[in-house]
Amino acid sequence: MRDMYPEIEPYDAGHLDVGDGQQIYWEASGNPNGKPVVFLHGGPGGGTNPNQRRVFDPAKYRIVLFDQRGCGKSTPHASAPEANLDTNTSWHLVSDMEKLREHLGIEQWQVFGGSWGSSLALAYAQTHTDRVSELVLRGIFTLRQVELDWFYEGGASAVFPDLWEGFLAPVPEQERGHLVRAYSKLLNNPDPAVHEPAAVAWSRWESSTITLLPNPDNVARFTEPAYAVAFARIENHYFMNGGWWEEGQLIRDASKLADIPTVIVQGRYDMCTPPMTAWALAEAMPHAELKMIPDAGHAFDEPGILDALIEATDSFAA
Ligand code: STX
Repeated sequence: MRDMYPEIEPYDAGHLDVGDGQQIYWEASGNPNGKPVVFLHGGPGGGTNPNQRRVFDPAKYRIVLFDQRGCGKSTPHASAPEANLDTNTSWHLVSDMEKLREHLGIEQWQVFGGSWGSSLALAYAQTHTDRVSELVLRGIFTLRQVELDWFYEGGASAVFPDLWEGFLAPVPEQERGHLVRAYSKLLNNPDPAVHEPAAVAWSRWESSTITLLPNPDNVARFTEPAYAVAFARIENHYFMNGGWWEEGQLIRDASKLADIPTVIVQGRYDMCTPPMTAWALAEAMPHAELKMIPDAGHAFDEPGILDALIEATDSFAA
């Protein structure tokens, strides 16, 4: 297994006012004159972390990370009592990316996204095709009903019946027929005694099942209450609204990306975003290289996944 690039600190960072009262945290690290790349984090609502700088050669890349609306160091945080997600949609995020690109004076950038980051990467690239030099996509997720049903309505309970009990626990028996909707009520309840345990249960389910093998540190980080409330609220809000695109739209419109060199990295045992979606996307983008990792789950720092991602970013930097 190859290691990530060394830890680095940003050479520049700030908050960008994107309107609607939203301030987006962004940072740039690596080589200021290098090839621009933007990293799109998961969730939605997951926020960035410093390890995400480390899948790019810092001598060759100008590495841009940002926290999407409502999470990470962006404000207002979706865990706040006054949080309002009306202006937090996929298309707001696509337009925020354009504002950030212009703010940084970047003509074209590589777009790197895993999981929800792959959904956002596809939506952005299908809207602003000329702005994307390459796509590196991992753990493909497009919010189709079949994907949401798999992970949030019981499919994956076939593999994790023990953890599934914890996901069901906050939901009243009579509301278990539609869990995303039941969770929407719980997560939007103003009483922290209601929304906090629900958010923690939601985040525990997701963070316990994204790695091939159990990773208690991951689970501890993602179930910290303020983190979990923002993460669960934002994810649930996006899923309640099907991403604000048509069912199947991101795969249907993948043919628009035929001129963008693309690598798709997918773990065979990814329980959160199973390979069916990466497969459908690869069929819709015959020019893309699909790397199916035989012994990996979902997370970007799973051993085989990391190797394949760095191989892709290295090859595009050359
Ligand atoms: N959500 C998948 C996703 O993007 C459906 C994701 N899952 N866990 C994460 O992201 C974190 C690693 C950010 C917790």
